[in-house]
Amino acid sequence: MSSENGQTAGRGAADHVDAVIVGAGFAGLYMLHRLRDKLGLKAEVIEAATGVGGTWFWNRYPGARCDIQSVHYSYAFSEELQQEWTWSEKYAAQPEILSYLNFVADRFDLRRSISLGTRVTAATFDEASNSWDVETDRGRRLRARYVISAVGCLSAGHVPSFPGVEAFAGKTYHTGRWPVEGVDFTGQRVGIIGTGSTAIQTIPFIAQQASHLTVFQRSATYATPLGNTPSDPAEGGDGPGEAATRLAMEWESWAGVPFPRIRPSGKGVSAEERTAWFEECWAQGGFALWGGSYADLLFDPELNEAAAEFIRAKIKQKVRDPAVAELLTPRGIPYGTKRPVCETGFYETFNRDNVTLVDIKAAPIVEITATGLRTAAATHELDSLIFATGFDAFTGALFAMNIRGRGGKRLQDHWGEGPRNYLGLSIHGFPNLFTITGPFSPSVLFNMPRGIEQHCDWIADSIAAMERQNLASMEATAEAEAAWMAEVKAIADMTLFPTTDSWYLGANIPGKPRVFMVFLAGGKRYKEICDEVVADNYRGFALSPA
Ligand code: FAD
Ligand code: N01
Repeated sequence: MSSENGQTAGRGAADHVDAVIVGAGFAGLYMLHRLRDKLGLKAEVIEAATGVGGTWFWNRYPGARCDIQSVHYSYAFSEELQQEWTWSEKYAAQPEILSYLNFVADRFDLRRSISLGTRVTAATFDEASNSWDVETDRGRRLRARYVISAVGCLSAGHVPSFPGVEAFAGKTYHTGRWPVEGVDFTGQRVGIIGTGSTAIQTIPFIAQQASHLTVFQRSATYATPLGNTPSDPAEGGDGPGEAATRLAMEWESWAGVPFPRIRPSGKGVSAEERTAWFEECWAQGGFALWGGSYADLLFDPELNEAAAEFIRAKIKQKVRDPAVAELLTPRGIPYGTKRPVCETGFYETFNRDNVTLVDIKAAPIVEITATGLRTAAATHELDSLIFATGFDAFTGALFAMNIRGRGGKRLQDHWGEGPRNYLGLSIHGFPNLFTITGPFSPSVLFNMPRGIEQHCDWIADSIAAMERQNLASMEATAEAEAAWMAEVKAIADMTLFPTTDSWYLGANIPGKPRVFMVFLAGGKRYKEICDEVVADNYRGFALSPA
């Protein structure tokens, strides 16, 4: 129970701040800069990791890199920053992105307001004072008017509960918690579970080091070539004076990554013409086939199947053993309805003598033993086992924070039948809590730094408006939430996305309610809606005077 001066009976005194920001990745760093340096608020970031960088601090597995060109996958809020930083590759690798985020932390003097190695373990709204009590695993307490979640959509790692895992005598790793000091697999028999984006990036590297690599695959993935190269200044985008054009092109594109040559429709186009265009997009690399070929690729099943067939033929060409090629070939799910995956040498890795692909859909994992892994068909002896099994996306890290809103209601209980909110930003019953890239915003289906900046700007502007108007609290109304949920669902249902089991729907986590959690009408439309809400005096929000 809290008292008026912010002390909690029976516990230590709280530090008073205006805003607590949880997380120091792309989102938390920029949010801090906006609130502290532009609004003059007392803001503090709490970060569980021992360094800044979020995703790029934790995901240090060999081969980790972004798959949106670095000129786009970086901040745009500061032209000076843009000019002071040069990317060495078209798609930067994890160490370079981590260096960049550390550079940003120093460049804007952010570190003095960041508590590292500290996890938020509870955040409780105090209705009497319209503020939040935040507790950490270091026994620290903070009292804040605002809590801003910058915990990331993909920061809570998921390790499936295979029987016997604790008996395994070797070492186990989750790719999203890769040891800072790295891992040397030389001479080892290594197993990896998963063939999603992460596994597809790391498998070629682990295969070069391990004496043998066994890949346990449940579902085959459509992967297209990344086409990474050293940065080419001639390609442009981040030179002096280019920022405005680059930004405009990003916002014009559905996913925040410019594909100016995208064709409006593949309907009625001859098979020859389609294939020729797919071929060009394939050669372009990155997301070009998915996001830059035809605008109706993710709506039209027949066109989508043509793209899927195109990729299947490529896999057949790359993998020598026809049985292995067939196993690596996705069937029965539309292309691009799971997060598109880019690869460099993934398929060719299965031509190596020291790599085995194991079908765990046909013969599922039965148990992990002291010396390896047993499937329904065979036993595999292993020295190390890597879980490339993904994340409890969107809600995992939010729930782990133990958020309690009005009436002491836990977010987990409030969202027992699935998450719901307004604009992905605000939750009814949880005033003055803002969620950067929360579920039902464009988040993971938009260039994330760009979406993050838009969210941080919107939140900072809203807090500034609250301070100016001396408002005590701001929260989504139940009606606005219901209407937003209906809108997000209606848009998703027009596409092929909800037809596929994916982490966008929570389908990767046993028992998780099945709700499609991304706003699919694109970042530009989303930003317009956010701006209209403000212009309409915060339509859909309950604003309470102090
Ligand atoms: P994060 O970077 O996830 O940071 C969240 C931080 O919050 C973490 O450091 C975490 O430790 C901290 N945290 C969480 N809970 C707590 C707590 N209770 N207390 C204290 N701290 C807490 N997106 C793209 O658009 N393009 C890409 O190319 C791309 N590549 C990716 C590659 C990988 C391997 C992964 C996993 C994701 C990738 N993403 C990509 C998505 C990526 O997550 C975002 O682009 C972006 O980095 C997210 O930044 P963020 O600050 O929102 O969250
Ligand atoms: O995770 P995933 P990820 N038994 O969920 C398998 C971003 N990212 O870490 O498909 C057996 O995609 C699962 O199998 P299935 C990006 O947004 C970006 O790879 O569920 N297998 C799948 O093969 C991405 O989408 C980059 O049948 C199990 C794999 O594990 C997101 O992060 C790089 C299983 C998980 O794949 C997550 O990617 C890396 C079980 N019980 C990540 N549970 C870039 O390049 C799961 N699997 C930018």
